[in-house]
Amino acid sequence: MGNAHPARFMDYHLYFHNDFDGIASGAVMLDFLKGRGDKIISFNPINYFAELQKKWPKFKFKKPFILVDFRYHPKADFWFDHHLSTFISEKWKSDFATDKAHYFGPKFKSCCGLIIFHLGKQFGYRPPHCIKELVGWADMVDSASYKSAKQAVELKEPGLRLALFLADDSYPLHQEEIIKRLISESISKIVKLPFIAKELKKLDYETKRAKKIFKDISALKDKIVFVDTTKTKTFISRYMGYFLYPKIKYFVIVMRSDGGYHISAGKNPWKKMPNKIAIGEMLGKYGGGGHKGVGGVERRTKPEILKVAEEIIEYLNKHG
Ligand SMILES: [Mn+2]
Repeated sequence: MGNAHPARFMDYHLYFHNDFDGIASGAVMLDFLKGRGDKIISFNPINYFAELQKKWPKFKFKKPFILVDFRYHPKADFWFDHHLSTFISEKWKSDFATDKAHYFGPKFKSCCGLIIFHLGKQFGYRPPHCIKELVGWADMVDSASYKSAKQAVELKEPGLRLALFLADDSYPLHQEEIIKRLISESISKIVKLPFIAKELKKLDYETKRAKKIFKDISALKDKIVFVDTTKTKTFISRYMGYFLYPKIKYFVIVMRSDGGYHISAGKNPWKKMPNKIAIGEMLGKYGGGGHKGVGGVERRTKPEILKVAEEIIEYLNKHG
């Protein structure tokens, strides 16, 4: 267990999930720590990787450290997460105790929203207007509560533009700069930064292209739209299937990821249906995880990931 009452004027290393919510969570931590005279001296994005379960206990963190929007680690001085699959073992789960600097809140739509709630209660922390705006978008993106598949595919509003930029790590994301700006600048100003605007322009073109090629790389399998994005270099939104096939119940999408392959699976959020399957739990059987409505799993090789995809599709069609 980390230090329950961190000393004042500390220098921390920040570890955050390398996505929109992780970066927003980092910004909340930076703003909070700044207010008490503490510092973040390194910014370390972190992604899910193959064999995480095995390697996570011995993961080499610089210390003292903050870990947000990612799997629980007992050595973290601050840790906040909202993923159902956050505890890699029953022992870590039963040993975990909430305190001022450690909190698990699976009901929160975003981790950054959870952090504001907890720090507000424990330390009286109040976020500035720009962070409140950020959390609104993170709630929407991380819980996939877009108003429509069209909004989720076209991503026109500033918060969604930033999320689009951060969803693709084939170019430098400048996470540290973005986190530092998010504590004092509006998102509409940040998305106009040249290094972001340049990529967004390309991504808008990709979206147009993705609409055109989607049918060639996808297959409808009963209740599911299955997409194999390894067949194209074009970025494919996980919502494209719902946009083009509004009646579909689930999506299963295969993509390349750091040193391997990743499956993202989810329920159609715009379709009313009984809540029979928790996707994150279902993927737990494969070493993956996530939320009730959406989750992911990793494998090293393409045959392995396609085999998992096939099993998931069969399960969802049978029980979903
Ligand atoms: Mn999150």
